[in-house]
Amino acid sequence: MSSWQQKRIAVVGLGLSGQATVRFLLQHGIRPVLMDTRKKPQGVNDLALDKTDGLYLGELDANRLAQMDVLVVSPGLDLRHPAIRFAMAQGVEVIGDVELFARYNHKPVVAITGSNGKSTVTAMVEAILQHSGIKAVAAGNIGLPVLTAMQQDDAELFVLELSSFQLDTTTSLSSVASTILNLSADHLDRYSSLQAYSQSKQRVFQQTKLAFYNRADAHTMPQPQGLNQHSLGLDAPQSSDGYGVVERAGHYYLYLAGSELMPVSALSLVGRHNQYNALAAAALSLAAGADFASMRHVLSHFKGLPHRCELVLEHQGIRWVNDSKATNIGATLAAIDGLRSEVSGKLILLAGGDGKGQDMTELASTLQKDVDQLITYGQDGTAIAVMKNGSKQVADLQAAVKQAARFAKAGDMVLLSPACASLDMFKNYMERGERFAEAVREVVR
Ligand code: UMA
Ligand code: ADP
Repeated sequence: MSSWQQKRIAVVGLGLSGQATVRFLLQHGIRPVLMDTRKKPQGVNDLALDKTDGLYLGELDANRLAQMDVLVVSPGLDLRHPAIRFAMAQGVEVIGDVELFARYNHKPVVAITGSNGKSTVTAMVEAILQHSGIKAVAAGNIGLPVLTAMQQDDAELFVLELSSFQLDTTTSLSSVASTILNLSADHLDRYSSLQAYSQSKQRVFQQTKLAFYNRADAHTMPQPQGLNQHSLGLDAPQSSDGYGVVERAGHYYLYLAGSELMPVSALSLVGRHNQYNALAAAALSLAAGADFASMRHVLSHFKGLPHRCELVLEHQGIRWVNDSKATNIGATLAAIDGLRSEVSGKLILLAGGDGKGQDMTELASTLQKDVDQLITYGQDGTAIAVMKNGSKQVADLQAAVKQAARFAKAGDMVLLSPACASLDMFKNYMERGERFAEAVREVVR
């Protein structure tokens, strides 16, 4: 870090990752300038502000940014912001907290990206490695800032969930294994095209020892030539040392590097998307040194994360399921595909929110085929409602829950899987999921 002590460094964005960056720099004797476009970012006053070179809140000042040598920009800030673009054009280096981590971390990393399934796979890999006796720590987009994770001296390996925003500002990350799980339209309010979003995801493969991609999704195939790579899929493995699912006498088994791992029926999570997640987690864990027994144990006991196809409660034969983390169309399609076969009665879907520029018509055929009743709410609820006859549009999530309670009968499932971000009405997807659960408890009382 000594070369950085002579440089003018600004931390731009003071959320969780920005605050972790500030603490990291201060520990290394660097006095950063702090900036955030918000007037009152939470938690900023807990930082040692007297040890910094100043705090600037509100609209970013392009000239101030251009005077810096390096900007450490938060993932929540759009790099197309005019002030950031101006600074870049003046030759200022722009990186993110993951790049800073990559430059100073010496421990092995497993890197996971994709449009959907990242947190689930990251948590599975962490659990499998820990069960195998390796002190693995999950960090990144999953919640723990990477620079906070790096402070854990006893960590032996980091399992990083990486969003496209984090990858956009990362160039030096090395990994023992990495993957793009899948790619579907998301964040198109921040990228000019699906192609641009896909290129951002490809950065996860930059310096990896072993790349895993999804053979059913061409966008996930590594673009750098000559990588050591394997494909994953829910069909038969492509080679004698491949990864996939093998059928024997009507039973299906996960195969890993040519060896049988476990029957698909023994997996604890339901849905085809979770079979893929389990395969990906096992493949990455194997590359990082895990044993088969630990994989079997964890994948047959893994509880699933909150807000992902989570059963809130069952009352009078009606199941209420919270999939608030489905913030894009691909996630909602996977949830419906995974859960439909579990429902003997009607599937009642609650969807809507901030559509982030997605083309909602991609939901049309599934809404018509697999959803019995659609209830929409929020900013882009109308764009979803128009695709299904008999759909109901209501003002907010509470009203949607009340409406669902009027429709639902024993054997039905009410699924909140919004296909949209929550930010038009809630702080984040967690708050949306919690409000849903509260509203459900209220209506069944
Ligand atoms: N913001 C401003 N002005 C600023 C800086 C941020 O208005 O100057 C806003 C952003 O637009 C955003 C919010 O503040 O709405 C938070 O942004 P941030 O960059 O400060 O976020 P952090 O609190 O540092 O959290 C980030 C990740 N957030 C984002 O990428 C938006 C967290 O992922 C991650 O867990 C955390 O770092 C630790 O690594 C969350 C997320 O929503 C879960 N990720 C997106 C997703 O999964 O779809 C990509
Ligand atoms: P991410 O961290 O990428 O947002 P999560 O593991 O939190 O992914 O899952 C979010 C939602 O995405 C789930 O609730 C489910 O609806 C959907 N999902 C999970 N895994 C997959 C997958 N492999 N393919 C498609 N959709 C998935």
